[in-house]
Order: sequence, then C-alpha cells, then structure tokens
Amino acid sequence: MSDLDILQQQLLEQVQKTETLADLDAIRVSVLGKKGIITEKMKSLGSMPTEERKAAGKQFNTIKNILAEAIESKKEQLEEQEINIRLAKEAVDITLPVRPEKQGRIHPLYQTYDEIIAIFGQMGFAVAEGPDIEDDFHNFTALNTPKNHPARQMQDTFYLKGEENSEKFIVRTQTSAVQIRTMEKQQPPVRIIVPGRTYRCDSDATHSPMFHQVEGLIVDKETNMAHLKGCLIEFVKTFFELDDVPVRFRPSFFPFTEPSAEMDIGCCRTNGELKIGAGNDWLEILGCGMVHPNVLKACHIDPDIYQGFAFGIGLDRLAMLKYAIPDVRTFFESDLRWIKHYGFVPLDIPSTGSGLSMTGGNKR
Ligand code: 2U9
Repeated sequence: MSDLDILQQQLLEQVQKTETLADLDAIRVSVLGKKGIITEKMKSLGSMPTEERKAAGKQFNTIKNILAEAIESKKEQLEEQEINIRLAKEAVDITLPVRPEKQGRIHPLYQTYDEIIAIFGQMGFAVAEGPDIEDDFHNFTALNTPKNHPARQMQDTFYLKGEENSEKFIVRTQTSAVQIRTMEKQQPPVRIIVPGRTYRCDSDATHSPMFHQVEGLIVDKETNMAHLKGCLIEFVKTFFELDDVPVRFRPSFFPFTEPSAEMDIGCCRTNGELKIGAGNDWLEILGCGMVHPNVLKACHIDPDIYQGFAFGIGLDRLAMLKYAIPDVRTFFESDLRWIKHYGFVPLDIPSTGSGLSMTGGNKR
C-alpha cells in the first residue's frame, strides 16, 4: 500500500466516523479547503519533474474525487438523520388552543368608495383612473379654468418643485383631468366615473390636504339636464338607503360646467344629531352641471353634436355623513382603535374568540 493509499484510507475512515454536520464540514475544510491536505498536495505538483507530475496529478485527482464524494454522501446521511431526530422530537400538540386570528378592517373611506362604484356600475358607468401628478393643461386649461383663476394660486394648489420644458407640475386638485384624458383618447359616447385622491392646501376638522373624490361624466348626443337629475337622485336614494328623498338643485358656478348646480338633500338636525332623508333642513351633497362647450372643444369633441353632464362628489365628506365620523383628520391617523370602531369586517368569518370578529364597529 502506498503512502497515498494509506492517507486516503485514513481520511475516509474519519469521514465515516463523523457524527455531526459541523464536524463533517471541519473535515472537508481540512482536506479539500484552500489549505487542505489534498489541496496542498495539488500545489506541490508544480515543483515535480514532468514525468512524475503526470502520474501524481492523476492520483491526487482520484483521491480528491473519492473524498469529495464520500463527504457529500455522508452529508446527505447526516442531514436525513437530523431531520428524523427533529421529527421524532417535535410532535404537534393538537390539544393546544388555536391562536386568535387577527382580522383587518376595511377603511370606511374605501367602503364608501366601493359602494359608490357599485351604484354607478349598475347604471352602466365604467371606472377610469389617471395619475395623481398632473400638468396645467389637464387640470386647469382644458377644464375652462382661466389663467387668473384663484384655484391656480399657490395657496390653493400644491405645485411640485422644478419644471420640465418650462412647464410646472401639480398634484391634481380634482379628478377631472382623468375625464379630459379619457375624452382625448375616446370619442363619445363616454360614461365614466373617476374615483381618486385629490389635493388642495387646506386642513381643518372637515378638510384634509389630501382628500378623495368621485367624479362622473356622460357625453352623448341627447344627454340632458333631466338625465343628470334622474341619475343623481337615484344615486342618493341608493347610497343613503332611502325609498324617497327630498332634493333640490341650487344654481352654482364651476368653470367646467354650464349651467352648474349644487344638489342638496332633505335632512333634519335635532340636538346635534343629523337625520338624512326628511325634515326642514337641507344638506349639500355634490356639485354638478352640463359640460361646458369649451371643455368638449379642448378634447376635440364637437359641442354642436355632443353634450353631456358631469358631477363631483367629495368622498370623505360623504363617508363622514353616512358613518357619523366627526373629524376627517382621523381618517389618516392609522389609529387601530379607530379602525376597529369605524372599519368594516371584510368577510363574515365565524368567531375565533379573539374579540375581533363581528363585535363592535360597523357590520354590514
Ligand atoms: C369634465 C367636465 C366637468 C366635475 C364637477 C363638481 C361639479 C363639484 C366638488 C364636489 C366636492 C369638488 O370634492 S369637492 O370639493 N365638485 O362640485 N365637479 S361638476 O365636472 C367636470 C369634470 C370633468 C371633463
């Protein structure tokens, strides 16, 4: 037996006797690592005479492969052994009580969002969306808003820093820019609602600098004010779950609609409590009007052939009204107690005893 055969024998025995993966890895390093026995032998080849080098190289390679294979198969064996030991030790105790399941809530704002989309969806409106960052043309100019209009001023609109090709960008003050983008791409008939985030420099108990709107638009050949009224009356009845509701349309002004109106619904306020649907008082719900011919022209739609109506609903305010939430700023405070109280349970999951299922808060 040559010295090399003896070395191979000894190393193989060491591998076989190893009992842990850590020990095995230590052997691998001491044999095949950068400074391992076999690696050192390979390095010595350089200083051998050519004849000897050929034969020795072959032998070193063979022993290297044999040892590498032995280490690998021992590794598999030890890994399996370890798994079997763990399986035997870690039995599952099926008598343990289940962990309480934490269930999220739907934010009242997004509950309102979904309800409004569903109501207009039933009336055949498609949902359109667009970017939060807008240019002056889509947010103001195409909407017939003159250059000197107060809405364009810094104290009302958030302007982004810097400009591109001497054009300034803003975060949209209304979702109407999406209707403009839709009409730029699509000739009538158009029947869309546009829900989304909007931004204005305003902050108090009823105004948040970021707020939400749902705007709607119908453009067709025959669309008229009676359609507008019918559509919006149907909407408020369904939204507030009322069989009948007194409504009135007050004349108003928006640059993008002519004529323009604000829609109020009947209500009564007694002892600080608001009851919607009847009474001697009025509550403003939304703004609306017939699309201004200049807006249609800006989108290359002929106002002598087409006309339409549009409306804008402040989503945050509607959610506050329907679900009796007094302060809009609480919407975005991410307070878990708040969302547990005002939030909606997404699915009727049977109680897990966590206290988070169908108790408290809003259940629909
Ligand atoms: C196009 C043409 C017309 C959208 C409209 C209103 C009236 C309106 C407010 C409601 C509460 C904004 O969030 S709020 O403060 N909106 O009163 N919005 S008409 O009119 C359009 C939109 C797009 C192309």
